[in-house]
Amino acid sequence: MTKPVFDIEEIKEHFNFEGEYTGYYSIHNGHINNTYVLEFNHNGNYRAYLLQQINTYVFTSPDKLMENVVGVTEYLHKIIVENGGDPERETLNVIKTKDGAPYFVSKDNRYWRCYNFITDAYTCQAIENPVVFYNSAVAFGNFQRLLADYPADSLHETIPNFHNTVSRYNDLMEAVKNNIAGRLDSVKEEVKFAQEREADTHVVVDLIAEGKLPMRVTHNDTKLNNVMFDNNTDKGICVIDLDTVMPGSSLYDFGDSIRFGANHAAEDEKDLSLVYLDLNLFEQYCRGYLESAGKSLTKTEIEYLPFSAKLMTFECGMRFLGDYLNGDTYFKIGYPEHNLDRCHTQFALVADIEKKFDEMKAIVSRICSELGIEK
Ligand code: GN1
Ligand code: MG
Repeated sequence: MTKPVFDIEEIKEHFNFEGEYTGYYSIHNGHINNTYVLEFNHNGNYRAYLLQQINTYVFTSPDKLMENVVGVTEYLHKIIVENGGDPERETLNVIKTKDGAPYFVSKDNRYWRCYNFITDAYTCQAIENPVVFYNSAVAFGNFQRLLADYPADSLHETIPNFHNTVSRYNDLMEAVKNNIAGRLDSVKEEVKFAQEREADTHVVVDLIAEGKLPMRVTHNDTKLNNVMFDNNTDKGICVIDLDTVMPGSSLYDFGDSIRFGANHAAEDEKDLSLVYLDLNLFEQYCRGYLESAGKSLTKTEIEYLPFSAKLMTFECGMRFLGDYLNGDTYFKIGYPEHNLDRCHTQFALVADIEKKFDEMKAIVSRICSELGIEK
């Protein structure tokens, strides 16, 4: 086992953990924060906590970030209790420090927070059973519904313009201009691919500016691996990774789920022939999402669901490409070309979505008719 970046004695000084510490393991799901499971023996029973090091390069205001997370999780906790659910399993809960703070700063200046660890549940990186994808859609749809009345203006914008695709495009062009890592010559085609689709980046931004799309409380990072599924039922029990919960469009959440989950290839797959939009998975997700949240969506939101899948995929590809040009300062990488490989899968998926666009529209339309949702 490699040496952990945390000092367990220092961590234990700050939290009231139950039991004797027995060890830890790392979770390698995300590209941003570092996540560990701390294991304890509490009177012979297994007890675990989720420890996370907040990435303060990405989240520059940990206070505001944690104010959002505490606000949202306490709100969810209350509603889940009212609905007769299990608040220890159906939402993350921030474990406060002994001083009552939502995080602490260690001597080596790292920011640490702690959550309940949800047992008897799993996350997945790719879909093997389509029903699980349907279940993830229900989970994200419910999440949106549960937060429908959350006071959106109390939320801080943890990362400004997070899904503003026009500013994401401008950021990419800035990276192209600066060519900090000297990699521009090797990505001319990728840059051209992005430039050819510049017009797409304005569509949702314009609709929002014209008041044609409502602002909701959205998750903004609805990757399949941000849902936990029950080991026994495979139902999506808990939506996790709440760092980017902010006011946004439902299209961001729908589109990002399709981007990540409706294709069978990993985000960094090198064999691009494996990257394509699986229309059956797309249909499963649409069904789960529209069943759980469809009645509260406007006609314009429904109309743009297929487009959002393309847009969020395009945005993510631009971000990976931009980070590659900037010298890999944002996303964690495992090897030098990692961000470029990720960009390639995203752009390949964009191209495939473009080919299947009419079929995607027909699927949304058919499900709406079946569910009696106006479109
Ligand atoms: C990051 O942390 P993680 O891996 O859930 C990123 C998302 C991207 C995603 C791509 C705060 O999410 O926006 O869509 O990688 N999160 C942040 O996999 O930038
Ligand atoms: Mg995240």
